Amino acid sequence: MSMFCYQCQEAAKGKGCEIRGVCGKSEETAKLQDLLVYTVKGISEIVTKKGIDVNTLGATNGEVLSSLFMTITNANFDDDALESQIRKMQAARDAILRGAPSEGLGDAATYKADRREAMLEKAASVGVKATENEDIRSLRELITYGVKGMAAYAEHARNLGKEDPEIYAFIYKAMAATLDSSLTADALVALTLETGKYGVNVMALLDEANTSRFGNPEITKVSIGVRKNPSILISGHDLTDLEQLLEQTKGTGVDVYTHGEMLPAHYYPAFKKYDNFAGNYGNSWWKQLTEFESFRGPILFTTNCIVPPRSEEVKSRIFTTGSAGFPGCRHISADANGKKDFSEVIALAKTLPAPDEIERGEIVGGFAHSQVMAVADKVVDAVKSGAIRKFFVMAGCDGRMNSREYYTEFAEKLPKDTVILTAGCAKYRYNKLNLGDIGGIPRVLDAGQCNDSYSLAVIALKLKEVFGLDDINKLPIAYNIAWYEQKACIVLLALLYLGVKNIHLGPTLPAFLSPNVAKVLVETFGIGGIGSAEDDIKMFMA
Ligand code: FSO
Ligand code: SF4
Repeated sequence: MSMFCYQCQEAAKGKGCEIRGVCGKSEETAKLQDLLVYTVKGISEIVTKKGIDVNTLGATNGEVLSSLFMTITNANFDDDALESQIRKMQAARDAILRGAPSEGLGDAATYKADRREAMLEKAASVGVKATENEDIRSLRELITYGVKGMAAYAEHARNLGKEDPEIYAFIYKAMAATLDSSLTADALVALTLETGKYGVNVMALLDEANTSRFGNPEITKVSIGVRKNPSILISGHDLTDLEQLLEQTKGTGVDVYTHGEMLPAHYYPAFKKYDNFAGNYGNSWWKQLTEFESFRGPILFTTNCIVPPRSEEVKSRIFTTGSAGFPGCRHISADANGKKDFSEVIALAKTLPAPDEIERGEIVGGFAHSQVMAVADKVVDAVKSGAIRKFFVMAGCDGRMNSREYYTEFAEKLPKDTVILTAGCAKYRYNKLNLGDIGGIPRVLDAGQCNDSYSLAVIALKLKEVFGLDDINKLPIAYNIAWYEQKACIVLLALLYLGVKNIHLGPTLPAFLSPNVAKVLVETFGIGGIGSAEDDIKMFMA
């Protein structure tokens, strides 16, 4: 059987990629990722069935997070890295089981495949299609994708020394449940909602990890132009990687620019002390094909979204770290203390020219919960006086499809007495438009990365309290969210868990939702798709 993957918004023909991923993932990569997920499920089954305390698992907890992160869309295309991770996880699995009887455990907990061919052969029978009932398959995958997103956020928190054993325990429980054929569709729906609960917890954990180490994001103007020094571009989401890169480039004459989802790093007080932290270069992830060419210097990927480079020249400048990987690109691993040595990246930067200018000016961001709360009076007054009629949460992801122009048009056509609350790479569809402000409050408030959607939820809960409402849905807030990959799934499940209703999701609904599962989401939560910008604005404002 060839590959089958439908985990992201760009799934071929809105159904699934079967020959090669639209993302560039090959059949072999897809299969190795399937087997890696299957092996994590096997470990989860052992942990759950044998009642093992996650606190005794040590490094395995972190390896489970990395394994899941490696299978997120656009994170890791390196078959050698995937193969060695599968081997590592089989060994971890066997070590956990050592001495204990294997009765009652399924194939995922016991299979063996130590060579690439054996792995590929095994993978052919353990992928998405291994579950025949389309509703059970849909729910199992929805949970799995939510857990992948959870693992990504938990990995960033772990890198900052923050962990929550309850989140690990839930990951094992949920992944084991996806193998349990005794669970009914109703039980899986309940588990989907529970996934959202832990989604809130993991985003709170990461928020705490980031803010306790780097300070609370504050309103910041970020330069989008260039200077004349040799430079490194850092992409992805991991702030510890950025911190280490800034420490190591300090005083070297090499500047550091952010790309894509790393832009919000500029809002944290801790990074403002670095004179060489020069600004943001370019736009969201999919624009990297042209923007990396003109950047000229080395690029460091700390996470997704990687687009396979078009030329060997660009490829020779790409480095990966953490769970990211691309064949032929140098990978920088952490030592036992989490330290990374970026000297090779810095040395390469010194031999290369400064970036070509593609834009000039500044953009403003840093409206995470603490900053918004600091001006809460102003916001509340603006709502009470009618100066702000409605907020639009437009968090989520950007993507290549032309249909995403909808979001630019939507932002442009929104009435002038509305404010956009954003987080994630979705913002690049409208963060450079001149949408003005309302009495000094900008009409686009950027809270940060996709995980900072948590900030938007905190703001909504706070406003509910300030206005003395008994239901979050009575606030003048509408949700028009753009999704792309699995981190958006955990953000969505977290919002549903918090009781947010009538979320509109676009540009298309997930291919992995079967008609029956989609019906449950529509009937229980009022989830909807999108239409034309004009019609949708009318609908939202009514
Ligand atoms: Fe975007 Fe990519 Fe942050 Fe995602 S860069 S699409 S949802 O990885 O994680 O928002
Ligand atoms: Fe296709 Fe998305 Fe899967 Fe890539 S991640 S193979 S684009 S569904």
